[in-house]
Amino acid sequence: MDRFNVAVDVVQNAGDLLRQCRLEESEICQKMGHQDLVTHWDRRVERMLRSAILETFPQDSIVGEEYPPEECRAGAVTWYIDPIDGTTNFINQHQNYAISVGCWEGSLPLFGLVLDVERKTLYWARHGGGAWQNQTLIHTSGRRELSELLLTTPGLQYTFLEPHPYQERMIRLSRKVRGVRCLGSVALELCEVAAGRADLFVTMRSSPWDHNAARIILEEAGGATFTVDGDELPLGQKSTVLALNDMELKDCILCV
Ligand code: 2AM
Ligand code: CA
Repeated sequence: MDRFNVAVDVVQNAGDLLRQCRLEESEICQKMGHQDLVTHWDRRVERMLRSAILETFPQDSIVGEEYPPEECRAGAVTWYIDPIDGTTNFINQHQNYAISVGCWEGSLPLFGLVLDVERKTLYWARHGGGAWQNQTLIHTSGRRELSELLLTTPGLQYTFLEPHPYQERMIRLSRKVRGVRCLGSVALELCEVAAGRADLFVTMRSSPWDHNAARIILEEAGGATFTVDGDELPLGQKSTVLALNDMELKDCILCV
């Protein structure tokens, strides 16, 4: 089996597990505070993904949210995995959360998978093969007028309410677009842009496991990703993220 097929299999199996699970209060823990949570299921699914990957590809590196990176491996391939993207949604809604798996060879994207677990919707892309929502080819929207754009962002407080160097710019942007939506999952929101249901995405805080799968899908769908400064999005570090339905929008958004 190639890496893509191994990934699809384990992601679908993990999705089956999460759809059936019943989350107990005692399985929820705080990481940095009451707005940064992890559950027994995040850890269990990450272990499941790691062991399926390493069983077939023991040389590959894995960067995941819940466990430290393993010692440096010989292979050039790195997997960025988030067992549950949108843990707060998983806990409170039992929907709007995703399993995210992105596979890169050095700086070359190989494929990205984002499973919207409760909707049983798999967003996927292989480098050069277009972007897909289950069996349907997807593309970003053709909207280019600022006043017609829908902006999505995972956390209203971090984007608009708390002080940060981009706060004024973000507030100006929110007034110029058609509307702002907040789903609570970086990976699913990037897929919303990929599928043309949103046009723009911003977050002030994202980690490699949050965005490195969905950015492949978005780029294959015609979109583009940057930091909020318009620089190249790093692969291996935490970063702000600005995602667009088309590269053409970049100057207009950076000048707001
Ligand atoms: P997570 O669910 O994997 O933690 C909404 O909070 C979105 O921002 C989610 O995709 C969440 O990922 C991500 N996020 C990134 N950094 C976060 C943090 N420090 N605390 C909470 N969510 C974070
Ligand atoms: Ca997570």
